[in-house]
Amino acid sequence: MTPTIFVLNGPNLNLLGTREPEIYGRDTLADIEAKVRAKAAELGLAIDFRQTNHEGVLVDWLHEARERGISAVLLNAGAYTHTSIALLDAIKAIGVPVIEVHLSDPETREPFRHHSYVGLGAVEVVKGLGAGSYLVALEKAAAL
Ligand code: CA2
Repeated sequence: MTPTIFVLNGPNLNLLGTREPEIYGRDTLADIEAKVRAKAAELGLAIDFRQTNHEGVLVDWLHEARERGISAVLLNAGAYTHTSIALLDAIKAIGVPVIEVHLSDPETREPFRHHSYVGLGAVEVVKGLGAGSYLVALEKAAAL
């Protein structure tokens, strides 16, 4: 059976491509999804690509990853990365490897972005490569 990877995107990422291209690049989330799907086809992986602005929905999707036997999760939790103990608890609860993904490198930005709750549970972090972060993270998921 083809392994399935969840690619979960958090708040405001639906607006990508509309501002701050110097930080986030010019790709829209649809552009990133297309690149991820092309790379996944090369790697023989199936992709379930989603975005929500709601913290609890991300928690529910992490639980779903466990229930469905998903192979790995790429998670760009947006600003919830820096605030959400609920996401950390979910990551630790599900027993599915989660790779933290960021377009920018939060550690080189404002101090409030330097701490990551998601990172305390993730198996890896890939950041600072724009859309390329998702592709490198996908390669890492394939290698798991
Ligand atoms: O660099 C990343 O991928 C972030 O997860 C993006 C989040 C930010 O809060 C994190 O610290 C780092 C912000 C997403 C905002 O997305 C937009 C970007 C440009 C235009 C509209 C939305």
